Amino acid sequence: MAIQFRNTSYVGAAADIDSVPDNGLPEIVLSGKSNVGKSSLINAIADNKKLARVSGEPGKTRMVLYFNVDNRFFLVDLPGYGYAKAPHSIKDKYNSLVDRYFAVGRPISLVLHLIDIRHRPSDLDLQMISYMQSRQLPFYIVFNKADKVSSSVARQKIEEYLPEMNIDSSVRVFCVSANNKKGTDDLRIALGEHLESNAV
Ligand SMILES: Nc1nc2c(ncn2[C@@H]2O[C@H](COP(=O)(O)OP(=O)(O)O)[C@@H](O)[C@H]2O)c(=O)[nH]1
Ligand SMILES: [Mg+2]
Repeated sequence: MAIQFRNTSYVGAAADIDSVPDNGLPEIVLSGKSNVGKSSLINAIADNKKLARVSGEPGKTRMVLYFNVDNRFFLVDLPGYGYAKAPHSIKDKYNSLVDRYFAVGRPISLVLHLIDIRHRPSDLDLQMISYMQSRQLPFYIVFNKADKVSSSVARQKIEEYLPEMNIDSSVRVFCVSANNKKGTDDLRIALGEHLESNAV
């Protein structure tokens, strides 16, 4: 049955990788720098504002958060990179949390890598993309905050950024606004199709 994205619940937060839930559901992971809109997009995809509240709670922004969608998959909210204000010891702790998340063999079905449409991809974005390609992790590029620019500017920016990103032409690219939900229906449909075609 098609995924309705109507029954999303918060499962929990893991401060270390050994305490993340393990029930075999595929995971769709949000990645990207802090403030790019990962939590807001989870909220928009799941159509549930309470989730965003959870994602924004102090302390939780540095943990791996799990949301169960229709008992079909987990949406995973990773801590964003680029926490300029955090002391080094804390930065290292959640950088290693993110690294370990990708390294320990979680059932990652897809990564949604978010980039703010207004800013060209950073070195960290390019590193993440090349990491996903080298690991053959399926990923989509999701340009967010499309409400901040006109649709013609959005098209121009995407045409300008894509060649710099060295991604395979088969990688799907979306342009969305987590704020006004433009483009999020297309993304939801793509996620549903991805999960169905990759079901085990
Ligand atoms: N204008 C606009 N603001 C957004 C959008 N998505 C997120 N934001 C804002 O960007 C800030 C950071 O969003 P958040 O979801 O917490 O980012 P995260 O750190 O990646 O989880 C918040 O103030 C959001 O309201 C968007 O599509 N458009
Ligand atoms: Mg967040």
